[in-house]
Amino acid sequence: MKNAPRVNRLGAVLSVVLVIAACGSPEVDAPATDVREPSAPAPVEKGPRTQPGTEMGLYTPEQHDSYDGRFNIRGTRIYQVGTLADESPWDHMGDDASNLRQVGGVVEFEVNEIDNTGAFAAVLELPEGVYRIELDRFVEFSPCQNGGVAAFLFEHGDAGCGDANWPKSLLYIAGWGLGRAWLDDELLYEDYQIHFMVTQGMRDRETLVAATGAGNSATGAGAVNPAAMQLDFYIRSPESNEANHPGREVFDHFFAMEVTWR
Ligand SMILES: [Cu+2]
Repeated sequence: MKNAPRVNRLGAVLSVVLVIAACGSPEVDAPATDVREPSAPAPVEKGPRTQPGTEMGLYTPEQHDSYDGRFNIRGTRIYQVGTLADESPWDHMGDDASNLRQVGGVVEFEVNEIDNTGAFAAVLELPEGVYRIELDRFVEFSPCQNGGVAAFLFEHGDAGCGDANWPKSLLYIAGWGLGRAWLDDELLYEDYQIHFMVTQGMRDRETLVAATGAGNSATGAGAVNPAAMQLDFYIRSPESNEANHPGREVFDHFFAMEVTWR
């Protein structure tokens, strides 16, 4: 009987401790030696939506109930890499920005990424005349292209999707297919391959220099600037010519430094 008040006090102290323990988050309270702490990250396989070394997960477009798949985008402040009549061998990647020229005009596309449908066209005012590119149909040349129109995927660099002519980037939206180009209404190309992509910033805002390819950056994937965005597009011949860079007979390459989502 003499001990009863002491037992009650102990009970009160214990309940306070229990309440504190119940409210505290396990992460905060876990001691530094907790076995859960130093577990090595699970190895991540390379895929269109997974890359080793990434530190951020995000919901895919398909996980959002309100995703409508519709991208309506316009690019301006357009540059051409090289010209239409360069003599082989030429460099139409233009990473060092030494052979770029700003051209007038606009590039626009409105696609449905879910259905792989829509339209892509560029009308450009070149010194040679009005140059027009139109995509006739979307084509999936590789499974990572997801039917020909794909959103929120990793491409280029060492991504395992696309080539290493560009740095690895998160592509917000991209399309692949076949189409035509005209110069002043004269048909130049037919059934040529077209690719367009809205990427993270690949070129310096001022100098337009691009850091592309493996071995050219800390990660070996080429460097992008996630604070910027650009719209790259090309039309290229099926015929190859390894003297050129990229190794095609024709590779008419443009990029827009201003991108508007509508
Ligand atoms: Cu691409």
